[in-house]
Amino acid sequence: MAEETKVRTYEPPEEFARDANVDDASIYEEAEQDYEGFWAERAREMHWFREWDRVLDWDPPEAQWFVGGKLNVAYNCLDYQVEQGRGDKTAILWEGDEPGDSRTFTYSELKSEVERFANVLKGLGVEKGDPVAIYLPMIPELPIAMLACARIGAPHSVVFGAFSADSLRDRINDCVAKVLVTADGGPRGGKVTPLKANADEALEDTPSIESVVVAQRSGEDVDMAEGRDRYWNDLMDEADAECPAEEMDSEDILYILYSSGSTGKPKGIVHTTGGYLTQVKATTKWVLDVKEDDVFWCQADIGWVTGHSYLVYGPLSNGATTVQFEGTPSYPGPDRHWDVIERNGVTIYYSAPTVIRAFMKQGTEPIEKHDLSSLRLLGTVGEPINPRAWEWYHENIGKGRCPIVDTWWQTETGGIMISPLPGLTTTKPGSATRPFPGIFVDIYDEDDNPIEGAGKGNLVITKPWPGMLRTIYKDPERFRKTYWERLGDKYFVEDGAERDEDGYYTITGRIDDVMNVSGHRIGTMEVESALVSHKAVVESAVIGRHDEDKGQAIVAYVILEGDREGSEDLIKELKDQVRKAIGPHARPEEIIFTPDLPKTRSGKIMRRVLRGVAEGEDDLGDVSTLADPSVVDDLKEARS
Ligand code: 7RM
Repeated sequence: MAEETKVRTYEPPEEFARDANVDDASIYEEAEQDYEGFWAERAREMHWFREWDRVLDWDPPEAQWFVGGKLNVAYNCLDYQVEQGRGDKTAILWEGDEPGDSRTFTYSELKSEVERFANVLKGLGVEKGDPVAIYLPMIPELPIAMLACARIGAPHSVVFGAFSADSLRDRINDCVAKVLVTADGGPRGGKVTPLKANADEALEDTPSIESVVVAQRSGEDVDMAEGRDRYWNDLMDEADAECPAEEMDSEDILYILYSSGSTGKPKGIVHTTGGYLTQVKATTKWVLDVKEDDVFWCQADIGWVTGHSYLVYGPLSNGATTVQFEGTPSYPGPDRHWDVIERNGVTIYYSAPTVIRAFMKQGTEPIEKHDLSSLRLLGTVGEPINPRAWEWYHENIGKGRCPIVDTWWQTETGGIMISPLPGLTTTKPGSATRPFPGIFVDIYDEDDNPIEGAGKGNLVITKPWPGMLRTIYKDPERFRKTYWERLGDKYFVEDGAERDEDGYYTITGRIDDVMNVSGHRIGTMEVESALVSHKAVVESAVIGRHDEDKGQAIVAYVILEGDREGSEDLIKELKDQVRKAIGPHARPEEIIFTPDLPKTRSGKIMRRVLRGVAEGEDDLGDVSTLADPSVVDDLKEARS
């Protein structure tokens, strides 16, 4: 991003620093000297049925944290909070798609809903260790179902509500779930996603599913299969009120979450119990600075890891009030987020660069209608934030008063890894600054040697951390190959990064075949396989083109069968094909028909060339290694 070269820096405001949850910079050094001791101290802030015997067993790439310790995540998020006097405090503050539509749950109320639903799951035959698939819109039943799974030790697999029937089917079959929890339909931005109808399509080919629980949200008619499908409310009415929390091993699976990688098949990222909660709880407290009176709003969908960690588990394990918003930033008007903040007195707003850039485009009028003075801290996650968007966010939303935490992490890392501590760190727009205490990262060159001092290269995590993924579900070999083959005992991130003379990190983006569209991870291969499943397509190559608003936009190059000609209708068909196979967020922005693709002699597609053409660059660099350099002219012509 060629923007400002000279960046100004921002000190933590004095008033903020005075009350911040961490105000002593010596913790960085302490954690560096004894990181196991540091994380053990964080873990001690949680509730354990039995303390661990050892903090860490590290047999690369296998890590076990808090070995022998017993705890329950739902107990930590509910019972433990009630025990500390938060029974009547609001746990979840839900705001619906229509302004003013709201539901709230105190910690006691949430606990009883969760206990009841845990009994529903047990009644459907779910036992400790049985994965449960959850395909719900952003309604309170979603965190309730997740916490109920955690309570009985059933790993949940949440599938983002915008994923298609095909994606849902593949995810259910990969984890062999017996129960699916879904809803009739999910309202969002004034439209309804037909979740049950999608699920019915998926269920035609999911032999493991025995029962389907259907929450009623949109109220539309749905097909209910006799003996298999039951309504949420009917089951809750019949269920017992009390369900004790299982004593889980620290290394028992808490959840599986599918994430895009460089092949067509998403990876089932596995997170376990003790280490994950330790990191998520500590980072919520230290980075997002959540305190007793805060109203914390993480605007991510729970279908992504950010929602798992910072809408559900992080805030609830800290006894905070967490906002769950069902709608979109632009419905019914462009000021909806500011309206949610004003009406609910939101104090901490954790958002994404793509959302911030969309606001920037609308100018300041939608903001001026609202009082945003309740805000005291802003955050961003999901993709690199360009300095101009950072500055805009700081000035127009934070009114120059609120620190910004730019938090870098991944589905695989479970929790925040690189980020400012808002009361301590001097920030630089565009930089995620320093690794969290107890986290160790470095930059390596192309030959896998660490770079000294300032420089640019591949981001590497050099020591195990508590929230790290433990494996890829049922595919330990892919886990080893993807993340550990290259460096042995160090985690290869697949992100590029730059370190400046102050040791600050700026993440520059993915180096693998994964695109980042509005903060959503989508594999180029996933889109390519969707396209080639159309009978007219013989081959396709997909790239992410730089996009002002979305970070990246999907461009697909397509070779058609025989002498078939491309047409507007076919473009639409192909775009729909991808939407159907993956979901609307993966629909290509542009389809380019081409007679050939730029390949090296060994047959590898040179994506750099495709990106250059899609971005309208004249100089495409060295193309002499192409098997047939004349392809470049064909491509340029195809696009014009
Ligand atoms: C939390 C999440 C992970 C990828 C990651 C990066 C990119 C995330 C930042 C960022 C620059 C950030 N999980 N990314 N946060 N890039 N600055 N603050 O997004 O698994 O869906 O995506 O997102 O490329 O590897 S994710």
